Amino acid sequence: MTFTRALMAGTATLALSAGAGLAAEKWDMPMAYSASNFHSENGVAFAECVGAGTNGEITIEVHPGGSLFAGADIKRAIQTGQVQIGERLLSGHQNESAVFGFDSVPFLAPSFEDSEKLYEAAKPQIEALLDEQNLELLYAVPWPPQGLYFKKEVNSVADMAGIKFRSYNNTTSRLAELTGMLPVTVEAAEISQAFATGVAESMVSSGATGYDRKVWESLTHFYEVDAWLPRNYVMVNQHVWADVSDANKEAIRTCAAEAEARGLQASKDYTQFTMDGLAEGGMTVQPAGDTLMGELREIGATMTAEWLEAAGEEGAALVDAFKAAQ
Ligand code: PCA
Repeated sequence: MTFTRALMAGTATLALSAGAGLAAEKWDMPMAYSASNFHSENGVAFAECVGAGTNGEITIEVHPGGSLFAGADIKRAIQTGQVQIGERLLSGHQNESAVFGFDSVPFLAPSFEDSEKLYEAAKPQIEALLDEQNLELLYAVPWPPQGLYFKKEVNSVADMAGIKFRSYNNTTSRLAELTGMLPVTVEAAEISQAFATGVAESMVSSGATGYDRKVWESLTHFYEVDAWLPRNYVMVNQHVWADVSDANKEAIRTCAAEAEARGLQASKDYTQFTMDGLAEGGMTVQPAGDTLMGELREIGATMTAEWLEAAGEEGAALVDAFKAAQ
């Protein structure tokens, strides 16, 4: 080996060991909703915070719009370590545990204030369930209150008969069944197409999702129902988490707490903003009429009883803790 080569090899080894000392890692973070959605924007801000807070030792690349994994596959991808971190609507996994559906029980916690109290009551159980699944909860942010979208005027449940209804979890499918509609599960990223092609003609969702997906191109009416405020959860694989240094864990927890507060505020701000956007797009936006609301409340009572039955003692304890905090 010539002197120069030996020097170069030595320099390369030094550079490598300096890199290893920093232990720089990149995490992929799949998210199911469009890049312009407030959850996704919040995720990007969280990722930037983590990069800065860990001095670049952990950088997070956000993949919005279901581009890396579709919503339904994100949780499993994190559990199995295909990705390190990701965001998922946990109520989409009620097949695994009915408790995951606590945030989609109709009219249980229909305001932001109640939704926060319900979440606080549910959090220990949710964290324990996620722990069994190799998942560490970092933060959770509610969607704005859920209302009903149609392509015609609807004043009663009878008006819904036979409508093809896009669902996003068990609760929404059940709502379709109990209102005489035909449920079809479609990811948010796919709904513009589903409405344009007639695969679906209706849904329950926030003004935010209708606005993000420009549903005024296919639909005509949004009825404010304030049925529930489901949550997105950002979770990290526990094996990955275990390898994070204490200092970086603290930095990430700080970023997560900030993201949770910022996301909640964005969700509140987005509620009226997006309903105005739907109206500007040409839709009729108004509270559901008294007849419809009365019928929906009856259906909600049925669904609440069904959920309590499925969620057993854990569900009852969670609701009791929530009621005690009200
Ligand atoms: N938007 C998501 C879930 C709840 C919401 O407001 C969706 O429609 O898929």
